[in-house]
Amino acid sequence: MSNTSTSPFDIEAIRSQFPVLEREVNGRKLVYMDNGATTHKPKAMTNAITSYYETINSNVHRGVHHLSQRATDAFELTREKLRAHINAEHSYEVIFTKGTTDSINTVAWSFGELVKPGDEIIISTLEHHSNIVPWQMLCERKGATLKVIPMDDHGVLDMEAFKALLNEKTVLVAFNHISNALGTINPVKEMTALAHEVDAAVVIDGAQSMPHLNVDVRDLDVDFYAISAHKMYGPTGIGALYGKEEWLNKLPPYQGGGEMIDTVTFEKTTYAGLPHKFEAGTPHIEGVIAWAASIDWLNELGMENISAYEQELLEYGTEALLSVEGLKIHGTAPNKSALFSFNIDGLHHYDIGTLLDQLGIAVRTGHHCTQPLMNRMEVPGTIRASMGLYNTKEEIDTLVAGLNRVIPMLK
Ligand code: 7TS
Repeated sequence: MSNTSTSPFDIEAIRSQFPVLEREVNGRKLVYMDNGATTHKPKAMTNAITSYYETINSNVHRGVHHLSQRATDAFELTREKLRAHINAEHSYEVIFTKGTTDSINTVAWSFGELVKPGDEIIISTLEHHSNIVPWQMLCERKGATLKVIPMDDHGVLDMEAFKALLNEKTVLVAFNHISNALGTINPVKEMTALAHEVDAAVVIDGAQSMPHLNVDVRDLDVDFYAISAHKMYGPTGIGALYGKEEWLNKLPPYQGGGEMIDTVTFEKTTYAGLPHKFEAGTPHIEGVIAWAASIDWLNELGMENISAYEQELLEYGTEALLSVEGLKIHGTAPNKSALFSFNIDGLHHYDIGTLLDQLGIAVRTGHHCTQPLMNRMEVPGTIRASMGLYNTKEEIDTLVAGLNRVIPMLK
């Protein structure tokens, strides 16, 4: 197979910005293929964290003093950069949260206040637990019903079944943009249009799409979009919830506390406007500020270039992995991200993962927080190699060589 790339960016220059990629694990150069769990961080981002603490550390939105104003400006600049990155109309439609899980729970609790007994919520077979459990909890609280869009054996959602599930009782539809376990890219725009025909709100779990795709929330016309910074080369503990202004204004706040109020008396509290209504308490200030460096860095590379390069990795990797005897790839949707979920005939995923680690190759094994999906595929778990933009075809060769080395050890 060819090792040449038609990528417009210089992969060695990119890798040099990630010191961790130079380290050894178990005496071998690290091959990091667990980007679906979290990505590594470019120096631009980690430098931004240090710079924040060394120059402007302060609480935001409250001080009259210079440092607080500088910190507030930097904090709000990230909101604007994220707005532009996802093409939201207003920066106040971007709410900072702890991450995707927190964003989905925010909607489930706030929107949940409007849900009545008998209402229906639709999710899909492909969901991560964080896009299942909050809706189950809501249905239990409110006497609503949860419905699930089925999928075919390739990991493609069944659109006819989805249409049949939609009706006047459907109040909300939630599904991911990209599946973390199979890599399926879902047709968000088409599904959103169908949901809107019955006036259901649409919540997209964007945890896995933000590092790989150019996301345009206005073109997709989604009502909510949940994001984790740590999966898009940003810091952990910070993320965002995009919400359409009309929805965010309609929903009650999720948490009460400082910063989210307008006036407080012991008798009554009035809430602040957007986005502060949904941001109670001191936020993850350095996380927000440093996230801007990751967003800038991604935009310098260009999301379209990143997608194109990763599609090359997908094509190369699929062919290379299928050369391994007894290997079955789970997730063969025609529209897919660079993620390989697989099993080896007769062997346990965990044993393979453990032996690959001995060779310095980092993959994830198990159910990937998608137990219902694993049940649907009738496997206890998979081995998952999820690519980031710094991965190379040579590393895929190393993975394949690693598999060919460890498989005979287990037979
Ligand atoms: N949704 C999807 C599709 C995900 O992949 C994940 C994390 C989440 C939600 C939760 O994101 P968090 O940042 O709030 O934790 N997925 C994974 C994974 O695939 N391996 O480790 C975490």
